[in-house]
Amino acid sequence: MVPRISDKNLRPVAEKVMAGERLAFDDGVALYRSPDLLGVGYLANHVREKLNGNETYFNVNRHINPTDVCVAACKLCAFGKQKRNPSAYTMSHEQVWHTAGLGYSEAVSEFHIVGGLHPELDLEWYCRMFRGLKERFPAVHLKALTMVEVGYLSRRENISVRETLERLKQSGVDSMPGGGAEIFSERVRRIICDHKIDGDEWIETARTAHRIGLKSNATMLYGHIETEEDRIDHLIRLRALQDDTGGFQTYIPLAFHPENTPMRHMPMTSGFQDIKAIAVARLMLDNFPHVKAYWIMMTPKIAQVAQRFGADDIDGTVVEEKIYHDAGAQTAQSLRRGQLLRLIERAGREPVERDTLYRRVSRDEAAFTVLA
Ligand code: V47
Repeated sequence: MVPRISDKNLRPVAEKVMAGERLAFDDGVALYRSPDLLGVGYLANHVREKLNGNETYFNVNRHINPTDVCVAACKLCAFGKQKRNPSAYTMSHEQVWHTAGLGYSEAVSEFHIVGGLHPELDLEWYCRMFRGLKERFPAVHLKALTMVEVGYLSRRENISVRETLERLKQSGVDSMPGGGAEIFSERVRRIICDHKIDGDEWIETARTAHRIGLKSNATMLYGHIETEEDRIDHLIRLRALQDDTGGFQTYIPLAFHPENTPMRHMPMTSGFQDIKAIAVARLMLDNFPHVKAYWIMMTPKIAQVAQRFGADDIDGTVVEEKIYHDAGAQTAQSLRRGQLLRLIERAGREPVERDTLYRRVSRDEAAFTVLA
């Protein structure tokens, strides 16, 4: 008998979790359906503390979105714009390099670089941008381009995904973010993002990235028209790939923000759903080392509470966020390092500053050192 589980439907799931057994599809659906948030959270916290003790990771990063021009026109997105839209933008390389340097006094250890699918920017344009960033900021890790952008570039260039990834890696890309996964269900994908690569292509692109030595993250977009079954199917597909490659570092659930999107009539997710998404992921993704709470999307307060419901990471200083703010996010655009530290400490966790590969960093005021 496992204590603190009031929902009797969860008791068999709880027994499995406490015995360290892998959860099945039906277990995941039961966790999502259960109103017993404290029970689910208790189990997720148990797994989180077994894996990561009392530590909460954070990093000092900067987001850069070189262009919002996008051919995809996804219903879920308020960021992408057609090229002829007068408010669309595309940075020059010089603007990207200049933007990268803004706020550098906090000694950013990661640039998170993603953008739209621009019909006129070729692979070499991206490679030159990355080479220029590496020349100017050699110590900064480049976490860049989603599987979707890589898929688009490989089609545009008429070369394989592997060759595309290899050229990006040679130009300085160190790892890849988890965006663009949305939800793998074909039924839902056809409605919310029908011009993107499909779920299998996302998985196969990630597999190739991992095989050539690029670590990546994974995300899931929830809180739109997907079902609980769709969410668990998505998590199980990620778990299967992770069994194969071990290339995922962290999983980040992303709550759908409807404002300014074609699905603006939909309600925002609740705090209950956001915490549940963290906790269920921690329980299903038994082979993922980390689960990250993205405060931009879930607010700093919920991201803090999430540290007791399965998350062991908070992203990040961010500095300048566009994708969620175009979709109506009311959160700030950045947090200072000190604010993140306080947020974590007040959740009773021990803050650990990390680089993108989860190595500890130590720092003085203006610089950081990666510890072995
Ligand atoms: O790819 C787009 C999603 C992603 C909306 O890997 C939307 O460390 C909600 O991937 N409402 C970008 N979501 C964010 C992302 C991310 C964030 C933080 C860390 C990491 C990481 C990755 O946001 C997009 C898409 O999946 N998105 N529009 C929207 N209206």
